[in-house]
Amino acid sequence: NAALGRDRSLPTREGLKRAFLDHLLYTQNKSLAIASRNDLYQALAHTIRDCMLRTWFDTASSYKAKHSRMVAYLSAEFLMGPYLGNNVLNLGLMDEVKAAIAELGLDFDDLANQEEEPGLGNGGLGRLAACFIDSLASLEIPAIGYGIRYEYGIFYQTIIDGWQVENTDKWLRYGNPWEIQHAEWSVEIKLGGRTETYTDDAGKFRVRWVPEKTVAGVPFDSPILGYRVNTANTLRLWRAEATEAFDFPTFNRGDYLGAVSKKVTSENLTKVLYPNDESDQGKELRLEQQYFFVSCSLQDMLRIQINRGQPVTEFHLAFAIQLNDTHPAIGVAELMRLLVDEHQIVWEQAWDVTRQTFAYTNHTLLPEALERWPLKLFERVLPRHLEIIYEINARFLNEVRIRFLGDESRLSRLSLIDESGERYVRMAHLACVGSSAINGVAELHSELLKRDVLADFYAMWPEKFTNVTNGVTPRRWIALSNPRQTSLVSRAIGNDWIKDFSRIKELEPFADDAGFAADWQAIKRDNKIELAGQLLQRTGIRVDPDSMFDVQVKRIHEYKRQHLAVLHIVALYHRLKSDPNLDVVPRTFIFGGKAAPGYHRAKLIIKLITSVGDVVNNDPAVRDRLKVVFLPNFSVTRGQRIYPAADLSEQISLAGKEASGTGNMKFAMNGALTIGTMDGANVEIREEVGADQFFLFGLTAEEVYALRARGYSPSDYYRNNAELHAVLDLIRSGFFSRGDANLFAPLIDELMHTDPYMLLVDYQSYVDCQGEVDRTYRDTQDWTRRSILNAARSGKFSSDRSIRDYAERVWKVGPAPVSS
Ligand code: 26Y
Repeated sequence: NAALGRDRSLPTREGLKRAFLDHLLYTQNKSLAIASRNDLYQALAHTIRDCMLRTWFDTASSYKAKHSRMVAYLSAEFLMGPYLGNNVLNLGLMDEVKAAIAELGLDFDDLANQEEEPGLGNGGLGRLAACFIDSLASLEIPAIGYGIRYEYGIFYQTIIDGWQVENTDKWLRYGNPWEIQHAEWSVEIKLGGRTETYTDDAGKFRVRWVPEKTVAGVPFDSPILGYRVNTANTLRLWRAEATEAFDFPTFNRGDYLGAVSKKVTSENLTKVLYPNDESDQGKELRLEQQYFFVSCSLQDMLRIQINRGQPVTEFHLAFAIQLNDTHPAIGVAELMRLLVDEHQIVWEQAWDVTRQTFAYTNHTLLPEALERWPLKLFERVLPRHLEIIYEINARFLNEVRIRFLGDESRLSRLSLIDESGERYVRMAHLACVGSSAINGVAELHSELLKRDVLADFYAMWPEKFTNVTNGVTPRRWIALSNPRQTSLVSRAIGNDWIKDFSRIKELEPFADDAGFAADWQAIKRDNKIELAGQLLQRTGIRVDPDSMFDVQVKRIHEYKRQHLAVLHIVALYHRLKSDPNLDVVPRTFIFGGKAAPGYHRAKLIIKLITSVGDVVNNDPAVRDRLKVVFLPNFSVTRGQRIYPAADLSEQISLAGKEASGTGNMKFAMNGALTIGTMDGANVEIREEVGADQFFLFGLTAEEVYALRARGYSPSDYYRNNAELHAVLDLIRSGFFSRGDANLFAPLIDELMHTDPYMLLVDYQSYVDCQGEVDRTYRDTQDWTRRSILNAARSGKFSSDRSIRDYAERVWKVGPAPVSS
């Protein structure tokens, strides 16, 4: 009944209240009088979900009818953040929903805060996938996101005695109203075992994979609604379950319980997200996870293709598959297996289809993050794929041999198999060979890829290489997180900027409008007061909203140099101790981020931050002019409160290490000024906002290489810089660790002896630059002007722009609007 459907999709205020109370009774079986806050959240979530289902259904029908070419974004991580607020925003119902909930005597934000965010990612790469999936829908591009429905997402971080403690993230505890399970589209996945050859009916020589075990992949779909459009794409996440015939031999022996216990093992596959980023541990279960979701997704796409009555040899015309790093790169071998072994396509044709289907995004230059699988392990899990990779490699190396006659070392550098010691499969090489496009995530990163990590592939196929600078969605990261700034901006320039973010530049003239600037400043202050409340509640530390909020939130990693910020804090503290009447700009240093559980050095950096905080925050000599806060469990939810309240954004990685960064963009859009190095997207942010609006320090990537080549001796810097000397000595002495001179010794010793991330080189430049920050901050009007300019000139950093770049240059797809 169409009339009814419209009614649920576009309810009036009365309709919303009615639907909410209905769901409270019929979904949660509660009344307002006895409902828990979770009941109320669930009822509201279901009410909003109902508003999206017709659009979702219409979108799928439209794509099917039009045979639209679809983008399939394959990612082991999707760090979506809470859905409720974003869906209400994209529906255009924010005011109505808030009013309806208020009329029931409830508070929308209070209910929205009940949502457990799906933390199905580690950091930048997972959040990028989420921003991209939002932009794809908002630009009405047919797309599907494929990933893993981890039962436990990224661990929940608490801080005990200054140390990180990990707790499991039971995000599904109260159910997930945003997903629909589709058992009817389950697929079967093989693992382990061996291969055998046979001759088919036509007398052809073929290979068959005889697996050791099979698991079922069950899809769970969530609607991804675009902003104010009639398009809702799908995020399809796979859960592993035991197959029907989960262990037939055991079962037949009459060992029913033994067979059921094996069921548990299958379901371990999608149990937990690996919490390491940028450091590959080579765990067998992780390879199984990767293969599992990639095979599920490819089988799903082939089902859709066949369903549409199209030949599998035209697969590349129906799908453009983007590999989010190498985590899904096994897809290249898997598509070959499906086409050659299961659909009997000849190798050459299958290879053409495969190469035209895939494109690969690289997200890192760190050698320890490049995925390689020990050959033995790989063969144990994926025996057929190893054979296929050997075949791909043989044909590829033959091509290289002809192009670069006699160049043996090039062959071993390019090979898909690393044979320099223990043998490995190189996943980045598989991705490069199997893709028609290869990109980095910021200009500098893409240049360094061509020069360094992927130089040999660039020499082979320069035409495959391109850059697509990252972006973030202005819907979640401004309109939803910073409603005050949003309404001020919309009053000034209208609200088209939310859809077409290049129009944010129309804000530029307002930088010199005194009235606007005063409002802008007042909003920043309100946002800081709100964050201060959160900080007090979560850490017990009271901070002054009139102090400068200096923020560094991101994964804790040595290359990101959180400890460089600590050296600066200790230097300021040291100055204040020597001269208690020193005129300093009051600052609140806010840190947040998770350390990989096995990364001891990163955990020690957290302990250093909290230890310095304990001393500085409680020393009467400081007179509250410096505060150091570590906000536990940084997440999308926490980020939404933090970016809008920041004055200063710390982007201080060693040049050449951070592929792009995306937090840097969220800060700039929300009017923070950046202190940063010439690394990743910082370079482009500075170019856009103007050098005057950006506090630059440190070596360039070129200078880093040159210095490393010359030979770098950190102890020279220690000896020649009195303040740095004093700072390092103070930390090493045990001053911040109750006299324990051992605690931070490993950290300080490393800085003094090897300092792989060159903190001591950049130290003085950083501290001087922070002095410049202080001087600028003292002139409130000038700071505010620069803050407005940062936001006004951040138009490039919308993920809509990134997605348009991919659509034009990589996927060759356009919008396919769904009529309403
Ligand atoms: C191999 C496995 C251990 C692994 C797992 C997760 C390796 C890497 C990762 C995650 C990497 C990541 O988040 N990279 C970040 O991607 C962002 C989006 O492109 C970049 O902005 C950021 O610079 C980069 O560090």
